[in-house]
Amino acid sequence: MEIKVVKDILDANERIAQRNQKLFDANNLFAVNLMSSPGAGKTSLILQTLKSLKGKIGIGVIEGDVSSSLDAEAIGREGVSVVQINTAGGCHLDANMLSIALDSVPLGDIRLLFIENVGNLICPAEFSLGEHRRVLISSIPEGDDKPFKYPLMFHTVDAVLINKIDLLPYLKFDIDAFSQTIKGMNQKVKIFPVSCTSGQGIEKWVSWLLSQMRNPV
Ligand SMILES: Nc1nc2c(ncn2[C@@H]2O[C@H](COP(=O)(O)OP(=O)(O)OP(=O)(O)O)[C@@H](O)[C@H]2O)c(=O)[nH]1
Ligand SMILES: [Mg+2]
Repeated sequence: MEIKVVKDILDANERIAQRNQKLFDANNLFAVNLMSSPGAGKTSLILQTLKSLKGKIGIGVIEGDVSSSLDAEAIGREGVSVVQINTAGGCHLDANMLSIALDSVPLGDIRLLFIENVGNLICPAEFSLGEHRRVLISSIPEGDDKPFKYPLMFHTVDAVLINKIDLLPYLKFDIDAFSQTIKGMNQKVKIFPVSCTSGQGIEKWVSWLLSQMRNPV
């Protein structure tokens, strides 16, 4: 019985996610669900990506956090359209929260929408939002064992960014072994080592992102 309840919730979420995706497609908008553990660098990655793409393509951001609007304020200072969702304790965004937030997004002005999910490696993997691509940021200080501990997340993403590579001289993290483990779990995944502090590797990530969009510019 309990299992059925969970299944009903996920089915209902999937129906709303499909509706969100139809809305994105009708507006020629490409949506990216950015996920990671707390502090891995989701907001920093959006800010770095904005440096490359602002002025070339309409970008919008939806920020998901349990509480506060700090990330939305940081994005808003870049002059980009941003909406904050506070989940009030919820550990992930769901399709219905996103659907409500989309009412406040100027869809016609945006070609690329970043959805920063709540920092968590477990629940966000289970709830589709209607996004076109799912992107995970893993960071060097978290350690290279995370694919073994949170397999669903690594199975379900299109790309993994390995962030904070500027810290490699100070912390033990085997990038080759980490990459091989992920590829073994998810053959289609793209992997991008980056530093959102120095900007290293960001160009390759941005090129891949644009390559995934239809008529990006
Ligand atoms: N050394 C280093 N620090 C980084 C890098 N990227 C982000 N940080 C720092 O990591 C901390 C967290 O970065 P955020 O971008 O806020 O991470 P987040 O995933 O958005 O965090 P939450 O929204 O709280 O889950 C900040 O102090 C950043 O300055 C990086 O490439 N190298
Ligand atoms: Mg953030």
